[in-house]
Formats: sequence, structure tokens, C-alpha cells
Amino acid sequence: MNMQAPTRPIRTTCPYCGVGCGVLATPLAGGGLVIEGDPDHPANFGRLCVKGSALGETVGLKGRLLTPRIDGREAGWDEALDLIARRFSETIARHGPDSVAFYVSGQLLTEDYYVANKLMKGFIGSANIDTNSRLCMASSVAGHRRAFGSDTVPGLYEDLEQADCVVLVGSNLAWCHPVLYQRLAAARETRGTKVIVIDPRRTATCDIADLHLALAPGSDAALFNLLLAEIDRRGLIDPAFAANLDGLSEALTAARATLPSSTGLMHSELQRFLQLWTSSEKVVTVYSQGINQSDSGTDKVNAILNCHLATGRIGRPGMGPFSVTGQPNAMGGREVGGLANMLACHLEIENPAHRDAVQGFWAAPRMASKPGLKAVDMFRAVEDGRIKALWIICTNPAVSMPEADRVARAIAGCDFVAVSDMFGDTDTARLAHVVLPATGWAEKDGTVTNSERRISRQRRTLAAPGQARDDWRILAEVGSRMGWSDAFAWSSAAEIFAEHAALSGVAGALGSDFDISDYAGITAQDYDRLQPFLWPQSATRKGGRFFADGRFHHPNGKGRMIAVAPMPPQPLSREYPFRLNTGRVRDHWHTMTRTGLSPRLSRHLAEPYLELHPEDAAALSLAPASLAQVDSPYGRAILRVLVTDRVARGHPFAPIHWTGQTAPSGRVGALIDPTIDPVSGQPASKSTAVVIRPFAAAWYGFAVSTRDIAPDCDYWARAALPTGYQAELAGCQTPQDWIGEAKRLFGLCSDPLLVQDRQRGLTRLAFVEEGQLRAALFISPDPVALSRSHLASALGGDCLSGVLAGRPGQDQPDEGALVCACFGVGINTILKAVTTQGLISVEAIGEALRAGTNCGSCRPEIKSLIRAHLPA
Ligand SMILES: Nc1nc2c(c(=O)[nH]1)N[C@H]1C(S)=C(S)[C@@H](COP(=O)(O)OP(=O)(O)OC[C@H]3O[C@@H](n4cnc5c(=O)[nH]c(N)nc54)[C@H](O)[C@@H]3O)O[C@H]1N2
Ligand SMILES: Nc1nc2c(c(=O)[nH]1)N[C@H]1C(S)=C(S)[C@@H](COP(=O)(O)OP(=O)(O)OC[C@H]3O[C@@H](n4cnc5c(=O)[nH]c(N)nc54)[C@H](O)[C@@H]3O)O[C@H]1N2
Ligand code: SF4
Ligand SMILES: [Mo]
Repeated sequence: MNMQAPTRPIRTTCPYCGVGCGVLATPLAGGGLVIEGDPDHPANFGRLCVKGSALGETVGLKGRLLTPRIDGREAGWDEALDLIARRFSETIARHGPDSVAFYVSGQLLTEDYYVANKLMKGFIGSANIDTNSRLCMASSVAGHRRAFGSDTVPGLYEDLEQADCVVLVGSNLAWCHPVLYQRLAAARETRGTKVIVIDPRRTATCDIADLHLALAPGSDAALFNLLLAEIDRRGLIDPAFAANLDGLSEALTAARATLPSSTGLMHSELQRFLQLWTSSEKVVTVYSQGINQSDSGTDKVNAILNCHLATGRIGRPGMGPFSVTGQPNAMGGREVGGLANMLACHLEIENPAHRDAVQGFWAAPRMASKPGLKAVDMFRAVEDGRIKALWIICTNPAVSMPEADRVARAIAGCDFVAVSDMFGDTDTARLAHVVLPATGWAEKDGTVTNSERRISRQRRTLAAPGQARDDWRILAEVGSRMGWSDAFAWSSAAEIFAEHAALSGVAGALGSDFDISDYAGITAQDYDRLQPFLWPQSATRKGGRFFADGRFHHPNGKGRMIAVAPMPPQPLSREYPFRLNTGRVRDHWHTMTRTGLSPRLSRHLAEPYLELHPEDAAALSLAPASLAQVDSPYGRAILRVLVTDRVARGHPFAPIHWTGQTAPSGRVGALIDPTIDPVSGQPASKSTAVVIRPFAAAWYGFAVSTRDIAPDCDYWARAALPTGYQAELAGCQTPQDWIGEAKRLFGLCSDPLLVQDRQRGLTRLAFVEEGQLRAALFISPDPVALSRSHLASALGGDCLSGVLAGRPGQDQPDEGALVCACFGVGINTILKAVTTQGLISVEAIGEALRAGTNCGSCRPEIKSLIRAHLPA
């Protein structure tokens, strides 16, 4: 029904970040997709970032799970589904509904999510369904509900374009919401928007900042309390709007008690911030994980919301607080009630009238009557045997949860674990009894909601590989086999959407903000043609912004300001003297199951690393590119040292993306403190106390191979190349026989070309077969210095000049590390253009080299390269 002729592009939505860009995907006759931005989609108007542009490179069959597996053997669907239904039913019969749990994901489509939630809360009768959104958006949800009485994002993307001042707090928008960042950057060019970045780290986002506040980690609540006190001092509290608010005077009292010193900012920086924010009526405060992932994240959210409420700067064009969501359907998950403490359609699990309404609508046999376990507590319950059957869908908690090693052990020790994923070999799937092959982006139909409440279709563009099935179908099959076939009898995603829309009408009648009942009767044809739209869509409300009218969703109709007492961060000890910050890189998505398949996405940053301030590095005797061993009370990681003053002293940063498949000792989640925010249950993933030491490597290595590399040493990190793979290696003990080691590593039996310099401890090996470079290994007692891009381009080819020297011959250019992933332009090429051709603007570089002219994700980096290397 959705498969169109291969030459016609199909409108769909990007499966990565919460910007929710529209994509035109054109299936190719021989398989695969051509990807373009959808010029008509209101999130991106044709733009795509580098991850979206590279989607076509990630839809192959490599690594895909094609059949269900039970205990490692292939099995049929009936056997696997019967087994799950039987194990869940037996466990519930013996130990009650709360002995089972689902752990799901903000990357599920709304229809998948709706079915999971219905099965657990309405039919199993427990609320033990939680989601990776607990690690992501829970503090925003809790903050919204405290302030507004509902989980409502008041504003729209265009507010960032209409504002005079945009504040980005704990958000690296340039890398994490690149198209929204580009929209902001473009608006700033035309209207001179003031941009303020609040982040302890100097990120790529600071490229467009008029002011960067590198505040003391965790001091955001203090900063926004100081702002609230200043708002009051300047007489900017809007009396008419404040009449609709509770809690103003308590919030002001708390704000006035806050000391500026706790932010660690200079007086002049702080004054500039207060001046810019208060003097711009059109101000938007965007916030993300630097706020949410904190032991007092909900208070920080409310400290921000307080300032917008007090001034009435909310819900009008160009103004408001804006929680940007991470995952493509973080918002949809909240709408269907995917969190353990919510019901469908923003209804409340603890409200009997709400419960009765949902139960009646579903004709559900036993409704959950109390909130279920939140992620961290859920895996504790798995560990101590309270949860005996667990189904993990579309998320990889063995990597992404705090205290990840402990979580992995808990999963491994659980009586029964099912995992649904596109890939059968993730760190989590490896631990499951049953692994189910799910269809992924491009293969499934449904809807997602982006950060501005816009619901868009994701459309099937490719056939399901092997026996893979849609998540909603798998869940519905299990629901039927557990005895509820009538309630789970849909035959298409469209029918589920219609049911969800009808339920939202019931919710809307109870006062819920989420009401899309206009679509309650949607037909399959209309669902196919569905255009992106903003919720709500009902007889009484159509899209638009919320709260400008001062009407909120608390029972008394008022909004609420919260008195926030800023919590100082946990003190550091002598044993663990550093505070580890964690987050994302530009070109990878979480645990890299998809972006890791694309060589160009792997070339920007190909290895796990630790950003360390130069003085810290010197004090620890850690040279650039050496390896650091990082220990916390919870685990250990080994990371490449990147010395940079982008981070503050004592506050190193590490990205989160590497796994057992890509760099087993670079799993940063293993280090992370499981402390949670007491209100939202969200973990404080941005501040773990750690100790850092040099990793005692006896040797370092770098390898390339046309076939997959299977390293077995203390440290390794693997990445895809256009013609094979590369790996960084290191070990504490030097092998006797490097040739034997190399043959094992590459699975080759021919003899390599060998260059050895015993005095300097260098060994270089190259395997050449039929005149082509098959594999090469470079070993050194120090971090291996050679041109990785040169070796990568020589791999699989017959040009062997300079291969064993590790650098190109004089006639060949060396690109260096990749900056522009779209056109493959490396750092050396850009620097040469800057220093020898005098090209000193991003536009001039773009014209000469094309770098930065497609998706634009690398423009901040090009700009900073130019700035750092400007000819005298
Ligand atoms: N390229 C890419 N984009 C993504 C993702 C991805 O994996 N890769 N994931 C998506 C998802 S799910 C999410 S949730 C979003 C996350 O998007 P962001 O929240 O923008 O990304 P992070 O890198 O997690 O963290 C943001 C910043 O918080 C800062 N920070 C740390 N501590 C503090 C603090 O105490 N105060 C303040 N003010 N800032 C602090 C960090 O230094 C970091 O730069 O990104 C989405 N987009
Ligand atoms: N230290 C630290 N930890 C963090 C964070 C941090 O900033 N610091 N950020 C947290 C945040 S905000 C987030 S959102 C999480 C993300 O963490 P995860 O959710 O664990 O990461 P993903 O790699 O996105 O996992 C998605 C999984 O679903 C699979 N998949 C993709 N599409 C489908 C599908 O359609 N169906 C099914 N069944 N499977 C599919 C993928 O192959 C992959 O295995 O990490 C959290 N962990
Ligand atoms: S900004 Fe990039 S990752 Fe996010 S939705 Fe758009 S194309 Fe996808
Ligand atoms: Mo997230």
C-alpha cells in the first residue's frame, strides 16, 4: 500500500533527534535509498544534518537480525511469541503483575508505544513500564507538570527565529539538534538575535554565542534564581499574568537568598546575562541534558520556568521556555503514557477518575493503580529478583544506563529476558533468552512527535528484511497470546493511531492538554496522506502555543512557581577528585548500532576520548593522545586523552557512544553514578566523581583491514572505513610474535611485509594480496603517530607507496581528520586553504572546497579552524 514506484520519493521523518526533520526517501531499484531533506516539512524546510543525510548508508543488511532467536538458536515466530506469552503469564500467575516489566524507548513509534503501554497498564495490570526517556526527559516532564499541571511544551520552533535573545542552557544544539541550530544561526544573521550559551564546557554551539557562561557545574538553579531576583528588582514581574500564578512570593524569597558566588561566574559575565535576558521581552530559554540529567534536575527546570512565568514571557511569539527533546519520539512516548508514573494521553495514574476513564475506554480487566518502577529502580528490582520477566524494546541499557556493568549483570541474572532490536548482537541482546528481529526506520509505518508537538508520519520505504516484524505487531501478538485477542486485534498502524486519537478525546474532556480527537475516525487512506500537524487538534483547540492566556492545567486553573533552593553539587573526595561530564558527539547516535555502519559518520571522531584541561593533563602526566584509565566507585573505562581548554580544570568530558562491539573498555556508562533526581527519578549522568591515571600501556597499535578486525587486547576501538575497518589498539604486555598476532587479528595466513626498528620498538606489518593492501598493523611504544586517513585511503587499493612509512608519498595529499563528512574534506585541506590561499570565511572555504555546503553540521568547526589559524 505504501510501496510506491522506485522513482518517486516517499515523505518520511528522520529517526534520530527530536527536531524531527522531514525526509524524502527514494528507494533505488537495486536496494537502498536516496535521501534528501523535505522542503515542505515545517521542522526543517529541506535541511538535513549529517546524520540525516547519511541515512542511506545505514539501511543495509549488515548485522541485522533476520529471525527470532531462543537461547542463541534460530527459532520460528510462533515458538518465540508463545514462549514470551507463557513466561510472562506464568510469572504473573505465580508472583503477581508487578513481577514483570517492560523497558522501552523514545525511539519507538507512537503506535508501538501505545500498544506496549496498553498491554502493561491495562491488561497485565502493572505500571512497570518505563523508558529510556527516564534518562533523558523525565526532569522536564516533572518540571512541566509542577509548573503547568501538565507536560506541555508551550512554544514552537519559530519562536527561536522570532526571539531577540535565545539562551541555550545545558544544550549543545550545534551537535545535538543541528537543524534547529541552523535555523537559529540563520535568524541571528538577519535579525541580530543575542545568543547566550550556558555550559561548563566550550562547545561547538558557542560558535554563535554572544556570551558563553562557563558556570560551575550544577549551578544552573542558582543562576536562574539570581535572574528571578533581578526580574523582581527591575520591576518586570507582570502583575496581570502573576494573578494567574501560585507560589510567586515563596519563589522570590528563595531566589533572593541565592548567592552569586555559587555560580563561579565573574560579576561582569553575570551582569551581562541578567541585562540581556531581562531587557529582551522576546526571550526563549532552551534547555536540555545539562539541566535534566542532574540530581536536582526538576528544580533546575522549575528555576527556568519561574522566570518565564513571572514575566509572562510564555506562549507568545518569540518567547518561552523550550525543552528540546532528544529522541525522535520522546514526545510521543510521553503522550501515550510510556513513563511508569503516567497514564495514556497525559492522564494521571494516581487520579481515580482518569484511571476509570482509561479502563472504560480499553475495557481493561485490571488497571494499574499506582506508579510503577522507574528505570534505575526497575533494574534494581531485576537485580534482586523482584522482577522475574523483563522485555526490553528499542534501547540498549547494558550501555546507556548509569552503573552499566551492574545493569548488565542484573539483566544476565534475570529469570527471563526478551529483547526486541534491529540487531542481534547489541550488548543488551547478547544477554537475552529471546531476541526478536524488529523492523527499523524505513521499514515501518507510524507517527512521531517532535520537540514542538508536531506529529509527522514515518512511512515504510523498504521491505522488512528476513522475518523482521513491526514492534506494535510483536507486542499485539503477545497480548493476544496472553488471552486478550480482542483488545489487540489491530490490522494496521492506522487503526492504532485512530484508537489513540479517540482516547485523547476522552482525555480532553477530562481537561487534558493532549487532545487529537479530530483524528479519531481517521481512515487508512487519510493516515497514508497525513500531513505534519501540531497538537492539540480537537473541536475546541487547534495547534498553536500554550499559556499566553494564563490558563494552566492545575485543578484551580493557575500556574505554579516553585521555590527552588539550589543544591550544591556532591562534594568531591580525595579518592575521586574529578567530576566527569558526559554527552554526545556530532556524527554518532547513542550506542552507534546504526551510525556506526556509516564510514563517513565514523571519521569525525573514531574513538572514545576524554577531554582534559591542559593543567589537569600535566598534573597527571598524561600526554596528548595517550590513554587514561578512569575509575569511579562503579566501574572503569580507558579513554584517549584529548588535551583542551574547552573544558574546565577538574571537569573532564567523555562521549557516551562506545560499546562492547566498538570499544569494550570505552563504555562510559560503566562509570556513571546512579544517583537520581528525587522528583523525576532521572539519573545525574553529567557528574560522576572519578579518579584519572595514565593507563600503563606497554605498546600502542593501529590497524586497518579490508575484513572485520577481531582485537583481543586491553584496549581497542574499532570503526568502519569505506573499504574495511580500522582499530586503535593498546596492551599492557608486549607479545613475542607480532606476525602471529597480526595473522590472528586479521584472520589472514599469508606472510606480511615487515619493517622493524628494534631500537625504537617499532613494528610495521602490511599484508598485500594480489597486489592490493589487505591489512596493516603499526606498533609503537608510544601512541602511534601516522596518517590514519592515508592508510584508510590506501586500504584495498594497489597504491602501496608510503604505506609502511605511515604517511603519503610527496605527490599525495593527506586529508587528516575528517571535518566535512558530506564531501570528505579533511582538516589539512581546510588549513591549507586558510593559510596558503587566504580563504578566511566559512563561505569562501565552502566555495573552494564544498566543505560545509551540504548539511552544514561542520560549519562551527570550520569557523573555529579559521579563527585559530588566521594568517598573520
Ligand atoms: N549527534 C547526536 N545528536 C543527538 C544525540 C546523539 O546521540 N548524537 N542524541 C539525542 C538525544 S536522545 C538527546 S537527549 C539530545 C541531548 O542533547 P544535549 O543535551 O544538547 O547533549 P549532551 O551532549 O548530552 O549535553 C549537553 C551539554 O550539557 C553540558 N552540561 C554538563 N553539565 C552541565 C551543567 O551542570 N550545567 C549546564 N548548563 N550544562 C551542563 C555538557 O557539557 C554538554 O555540552 O541529543 C539528541 N541529539
Ligand atoms: N553517561 C550518560 N549516559 C546516558 C546519557 C548521557 O548523556 N550520559 N544520555 C541518556 C539518554 S538522554 C538517552 S536517550 C539514552 C539512549 O540510550 P539507548 O536508548 O540505550 O541508545 P540507542 O543506541 O539509541 O538504543 C536504541 C536501540 O534500539 C535499536 N533500534 C533502533 N530502531 C529500532 C526499532 O524500530 N525497533 C526496535 N525494537 N529496536 C530498534 C537500536 O539498534 C539500539 O540497539 O542514553 C542515556 N545514557
Ligand atoms: S537535525 Fe539531523 S538528526 Fe535531527 S532530525 Fe534533523 S536530520 Fe535528523
Ligand atoms: Mo535522550
